[in-house]
Amino acid sequence: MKTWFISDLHLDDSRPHITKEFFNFLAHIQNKAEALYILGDLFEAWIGDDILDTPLGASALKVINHLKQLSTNGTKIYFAHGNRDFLIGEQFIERSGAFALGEHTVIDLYGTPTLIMHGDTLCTDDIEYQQLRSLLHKPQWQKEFLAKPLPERIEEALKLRNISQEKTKNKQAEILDVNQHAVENIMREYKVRQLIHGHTHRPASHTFTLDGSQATRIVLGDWYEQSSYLAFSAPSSH
Ligand code: LP5
Repeated sequence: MKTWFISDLHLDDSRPHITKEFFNFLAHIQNKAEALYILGDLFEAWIGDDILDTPLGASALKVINHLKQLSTNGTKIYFAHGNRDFLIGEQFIERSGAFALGEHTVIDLYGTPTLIMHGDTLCTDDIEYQQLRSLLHKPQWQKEFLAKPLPERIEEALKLRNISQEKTKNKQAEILDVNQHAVENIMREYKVRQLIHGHTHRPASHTFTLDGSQATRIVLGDWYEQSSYLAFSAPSSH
């Protein structure tokens, strides 16, 4: 039995083969997974759980059904929000049989305290994004946005996507990556030497020295072109 981590699937009707890969992945880990951690951006964009009761939610319902099957079969599914699906709400979580995680969570990964998160909060040099993020995470803003009719929400989401695409084109690569001080500060704050996150789409394992001991930051890959996951199993006892 293993513990699996994925993030940044960006599921979208325009990439049906990736949704299929995801369902194959879920079938593959069935009976082999004690836990599945989805660390944000499961969907390309999420504009409210109420789409689930409309034709627009058809693909998301299939995702829910596949997750539900895995959770019913005994795998604990944990979900952290990403910058694309920060509006996923209780309905999605409950219907999937998942558990919602907070922004930053420390888990015991087979004896190693490990901090897990989406990772966007580590990109502290991207000031414009952090300002946008703090607006989008305000409960009042979310309440007002979710009260708008669906076509209006779709239009605003598309507008924001376009602005974001234009802006990111002109940002330097270092600005789009995590800030090492932010990484070290949060690892110190949570007293961990292992961190797993997504968001940057730069899969890697970085080791560095933090206050005299070795620290590791593992970055999950995105699923734009192919599947990407990380699995841990209990160290063998002999
Ligand atoms: O997503 P990615 O990786 O391409 O880029 C992110 C940051 N961008 C975002 C925005 C999302 O891509 C759009 C999410 C749509 C989901 C729908 C949710 C609900 C709709 C809300 C509608 C208002 O997260 C990008 C980072 C990058 O990661 C790397 O970290 O750089 O950030 C930006 O590009 C932000 C810009 O720098 C600043 C944009 C300011 C926009 C202000 C006007 C907003 C009003 C528009 C609404 C009509």
